[in-house]
Amino acid sequence: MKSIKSSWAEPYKIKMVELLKMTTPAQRKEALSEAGYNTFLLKSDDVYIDLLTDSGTSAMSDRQWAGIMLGDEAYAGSKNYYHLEEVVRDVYGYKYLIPTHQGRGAENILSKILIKKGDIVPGNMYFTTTRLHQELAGGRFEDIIIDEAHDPENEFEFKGNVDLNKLELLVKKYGAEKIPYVSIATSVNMAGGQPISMKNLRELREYTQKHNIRIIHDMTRVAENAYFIKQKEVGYDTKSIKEIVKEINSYTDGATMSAKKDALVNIGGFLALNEWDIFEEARNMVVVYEGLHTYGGLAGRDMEAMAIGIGESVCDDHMHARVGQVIYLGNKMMEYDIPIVKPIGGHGIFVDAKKFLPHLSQDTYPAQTLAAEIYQDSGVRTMERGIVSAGRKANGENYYPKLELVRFTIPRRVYTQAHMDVIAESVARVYENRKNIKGLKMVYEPQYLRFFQAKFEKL
Ligand code: P70
Repeated sequence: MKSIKSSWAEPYKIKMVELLKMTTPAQRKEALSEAGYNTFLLKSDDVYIDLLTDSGTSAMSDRQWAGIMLGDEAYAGSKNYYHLEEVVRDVYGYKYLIPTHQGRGAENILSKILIKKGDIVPGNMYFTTTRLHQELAGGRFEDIIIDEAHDPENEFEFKGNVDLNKLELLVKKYGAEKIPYVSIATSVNMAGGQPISMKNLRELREYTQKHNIRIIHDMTRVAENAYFIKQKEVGYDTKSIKEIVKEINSYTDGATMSAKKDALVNIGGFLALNEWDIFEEARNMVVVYEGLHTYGGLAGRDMEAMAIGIGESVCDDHMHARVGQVIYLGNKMMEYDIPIVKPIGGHGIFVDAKKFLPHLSQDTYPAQTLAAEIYQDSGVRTMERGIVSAGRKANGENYYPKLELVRFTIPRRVYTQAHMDVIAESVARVYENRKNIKGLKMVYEPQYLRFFQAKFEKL
């Protein structure tokens, strides 16, 4: 008899469905060419399974939808703001809250306040919007993530960790006073959703405290990071996700949050701070860029849905099913020998386009090409995370990132296991045909965050 395994299942049932549109290969060919082979420029109506991002694409619960009806749409002092403030204190442990329309709104305000021209901002791998705001404020980002993070094959469990030696070199070279803060992301997005360990964070905290340097936390996917700590780090298996999240945050001085991910809402974000002085400055600045400090560009109902979503995001059963589904897809792809970033991260599967299409040079955009081919095969939409995303340095030269990846990002509570099967089968079909795939050339390049709007033609 076959041995009995113990499967996870979704801790919810489905109350409403959204119908998907199927397209033909000919329709997809036309849609791709119109979109300049950039999946960001496809109409979502032409997409079957949308794995472009896990940002703002998750399904809200019936409780969150009920919360929407409790929106208090007052210009000032909405009761939903006070509810959100209470939840941010209780669940995340930060004292002061400034809502923003989404994550980059918080990054803008924080960078403007803390970074001076010529400053150095070390971080555990860049994120596109985060680094851009640091640069626009006059700073320069320096990558201090461990080398393992740049190697898709390396199976180290905490590839989000900081290399303290790299940080020390920067402190010695530039002096601690040139470093306004260390920029730490949990579940490092560009590395493949790789977690940072609690031990590494604790050591980083000790080091930075000695040099009087702040730690600012990009907590966009903190609960997913906490899940990996619970699974893999000694001493954490009996702790709850909620306890682990709070401990992570306790080693940092403030946070930017895109609530469109972990926090299970379609729009929203915030800046959270522990220092009154910085909070006071941010509270003043938010009225210039976002809106009054008790709504920051959000409707009352959005803040209510966020407050409820944050509570749901730190439930152990939710996170077990969330990451379980991502791991299911990754294992399925590995059964077809598809080269993916290992270990499997929290929010999606990252396919190694350099390995998948070894005959394409990085200048012909292997990941951009592969994302287009997968859409052509099945209508599954993914995202390039390689040379196009990396963009150009201040001197105009292209960055050539080691990682040239296609991201299959899984929205939370949206797709089923059968969808995961269809996705893996499509990638396997493209893999079988990989030798016939030719690269792309860029024919239009916008100045900022080019990956969003660039256009390509087939070579
Ligand atoms: C994604 C989204 C957003 C994000 C993030 C981290 C770790 C900050 C933000 C910004 C959306 C996205 C953004 C830029 C390029 C591609 C996609 N990530 N920090 O899909 O938050 O979008 O709310 O301003 O992942 O990964 P926001």
